[in-house]
Amino acid sequence: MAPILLNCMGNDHNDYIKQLVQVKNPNLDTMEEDILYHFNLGTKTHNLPEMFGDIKFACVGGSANRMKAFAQFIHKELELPGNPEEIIDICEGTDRYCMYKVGPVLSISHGMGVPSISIMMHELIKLLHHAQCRDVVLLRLGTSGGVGLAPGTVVVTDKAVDYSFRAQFEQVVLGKVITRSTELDEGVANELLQCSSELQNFPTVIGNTMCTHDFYEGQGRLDGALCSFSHEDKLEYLRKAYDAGVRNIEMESTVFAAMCRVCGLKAAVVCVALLNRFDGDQITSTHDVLVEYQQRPQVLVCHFIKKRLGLI
Ligand code: R2B
Ligand code: URA
Repeated sequence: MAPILLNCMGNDHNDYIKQLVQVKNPNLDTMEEDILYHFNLGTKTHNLPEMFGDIKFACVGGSANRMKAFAQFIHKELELPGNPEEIIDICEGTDRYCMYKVGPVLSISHGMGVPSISIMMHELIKLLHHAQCRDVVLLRLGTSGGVGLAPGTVVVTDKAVDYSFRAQFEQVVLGKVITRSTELDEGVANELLQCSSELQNFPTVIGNTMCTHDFYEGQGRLDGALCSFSHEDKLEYLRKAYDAGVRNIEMESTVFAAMCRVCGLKAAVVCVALLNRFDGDQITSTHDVLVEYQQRPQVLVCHFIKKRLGLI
């Protein structure tokens, strides 16, 4: 019966299936229940299609406060009913991540570093799958260290690269290293760049983003508790990174890009540079300046969302 049904429905049905969020794990089909432990959500305890089925933009970022502020900002910009100050954290039963839903936009925090975002991404992709979401774009909004860029510049990631400037992410699975590609969606990146040109005073570039497993030694900082290299060694590494097209450094982009790619999800990374790493390691800007910088990825992604929704 099933094949006949498929044939009757033809291409429309195939397109519908293609747009659904794919998970790449056959075990999930045989599970009676899936508990998304770190979100405090589950397929038996929550009606995920009803709660999340209309999601079109899943926006993720490191800090819980910033992702709450982003949700409130989007709420105001989309002119949704209700008081933005009263939005509820869907994951309030757990303090691992926070999650807010405003219309078709999900805003979720992921903490710092690859292990933290990777756990969140497993559960987010399963959530979008269980909820039968279609045509979802994932966006990471973050902060970073600029490489040869003025502080405040926004970087839309071309390729997320590792410490050797390779567009790949290595994951240890059953004691063996699995390598996955970290290429992001070129079309979405170009759309974001176009959006930046429509905003006033909005310095934005497309460039490679290097993802590291540490903020200090891992990013060539001289000011950590440990340091085993010279100022000249640091500059040489940053110069090599710059020559390989790296324009900023952060700590989550490779696994984010790799997981989205395997699951066929369109994704982009938008990070503001808080400093120029050729000029120093410490983040010396005032609190107010940093707050304004951190709003820039939010303003850009909001413009992108409003354009996609046909609101501007
Ligand atoms: C950017 O900022 C954080 C470190 O300060 C980290 O999560 C990242 O990627
Ligand atoms: N986040 C990083 O990972 N590095 C920086 O230099 C600044 C923010």
